[in-house]
Amino acid sequence: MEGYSNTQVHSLIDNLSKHYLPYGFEFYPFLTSWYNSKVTSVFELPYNPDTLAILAVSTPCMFENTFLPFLKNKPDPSNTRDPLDQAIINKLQDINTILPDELKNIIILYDFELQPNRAPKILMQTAGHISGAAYYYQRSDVPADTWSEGDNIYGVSMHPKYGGWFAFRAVIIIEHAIAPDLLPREPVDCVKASDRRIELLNRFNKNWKDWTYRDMVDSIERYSEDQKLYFGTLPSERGEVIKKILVSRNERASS
Ligand code: B12
Repeated sequence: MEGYSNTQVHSLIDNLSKHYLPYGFEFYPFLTSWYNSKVTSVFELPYNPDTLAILAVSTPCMFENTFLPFLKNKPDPSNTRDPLDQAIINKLQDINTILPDELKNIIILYDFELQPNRAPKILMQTAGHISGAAYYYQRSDVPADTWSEGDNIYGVSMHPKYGGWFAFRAVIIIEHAIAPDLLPREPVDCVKASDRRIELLNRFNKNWKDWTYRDMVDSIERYSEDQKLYFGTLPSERGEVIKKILVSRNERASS
């Protein structure tokens, strides 16, 4: 086990960010105890409470700078995993090459992974909140009588720079890094007023397909039209969309 100071953790994050920012990824450190103190036991992470974990978030340009180049290099056709998930795995696996030797023992938990009991391995929105990446707005953050008791209202996270135009991708557990002195960072509360929070939760739950919940916080960058077309298409039909996007980008590049 290596003891890591607050400064050492932040210099590790700076190194990761320098490498990955152009590919559309950001990183936020936290301790497993911070996460475990919020979730019920089925979601708890079974590590020393002071274990360093790092949340990876994708920004809008991940689609153009990681996903499309990955597709051009022709992914393994025998791999049945979703191509976007393959591209993310392919890119984040390189983290091992950036970490110092004594920290190379890492476990990556992806947003799409399930435990044997079918519960998600990691709750990304909770990780986003406790690491300071994006405030997680839940039903409990607005007056209790806003919806009827039986209504299922899912929570939504908002990023201070990208609004809703981002995704949570993975949590990297650095099993050999213990960082008891890491200082927590509060997430930015970018939807303060109760009526705005209610509007945000309504849009996310009832109208998420119109994309508007993502604009309830100003964003410095949004998904491109190609990216919106891709995510707005059923997974079974995305292969055709990708062919069209790659062809039209090739034509634009050669004209
Ligand atoms: C299953 C799932 C769904 C399911 C169910 C949704 C749900 N929230 O349960 C369905 C299919 C409906 C769904 C739909 C969508 N989803 Co979805 N989904 C997930 C997934 C895989 C797991 C969520 C889950 O099961 N949560 C379990 C419940 C119990 O967790 P919870 O409600 O947060 O409860 C915990 C917290 O309250 C915590 N807690 C308790 N007290 C406190 C206090 C504080 C302060 C904190 C921080 C936490 C905390 O403890 C509880 C657990 O014990 C996540 C990815 C992931 N691995 O996290 C994406 C995810 C939530 N989905 C996402 C999105 C974008 C969508 C869609 C818009 C479709 C899409 N992909 O574009 C729609 C929108 C919702 C809708 N209107 O249908 C994003 C949300 C991003 C964001 N900005 O918040 C996520 C994070 C995926 C990602 N990779 O970014 N989804």
